[in-house]
Amino acid sequence: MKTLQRTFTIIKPDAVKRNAVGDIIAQFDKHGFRILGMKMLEINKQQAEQFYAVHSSRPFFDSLTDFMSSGPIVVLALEKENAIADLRKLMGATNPANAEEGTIRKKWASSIEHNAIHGSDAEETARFELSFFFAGYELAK
Ligand code: FUP
Repeated sequence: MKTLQRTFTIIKPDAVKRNAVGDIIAQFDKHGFRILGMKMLEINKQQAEQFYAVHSSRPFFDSLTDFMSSGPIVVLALEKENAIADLRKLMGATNPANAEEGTIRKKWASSIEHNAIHGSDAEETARFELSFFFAGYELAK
């Protein structure tokens, strides 16, 4: 039996500014992700700090949360088999200098911080991140 898995992604402020939203969503379609929910919004510094709380002791935390609250983002709930690992593969390495050809970060990221896209890294983080941005009624059945 096929087991569907959900994951969560953010098209970050740099990618929205560069008009990459359409291209990135087309990549999700092409790679078999079903969109369960999607919206554009802006988060403030405090919300960015809550979302990235696991990184609060890292040296890049202040700069990262400034960046993530610097402009509109697009958040999506995605579903497919093996969604979490497959999305991470499609995103490419955190640092675009190490990202493989054909990945979203290779095409759109300009630095390790301005790296175009976020994707959940495990089932537990996917659950936390989906519930951070979406109420249950906002997701397709
Ligand atoms: P990823 O899961 O690929 O998004 O990467 P991490 O969870 O390691 O990092 C989360 C975010 O912190 C990255 F997307 C960008 C930012 N970051 C930096 O700005 N500098 C670093 O050295 C590492 C990460």
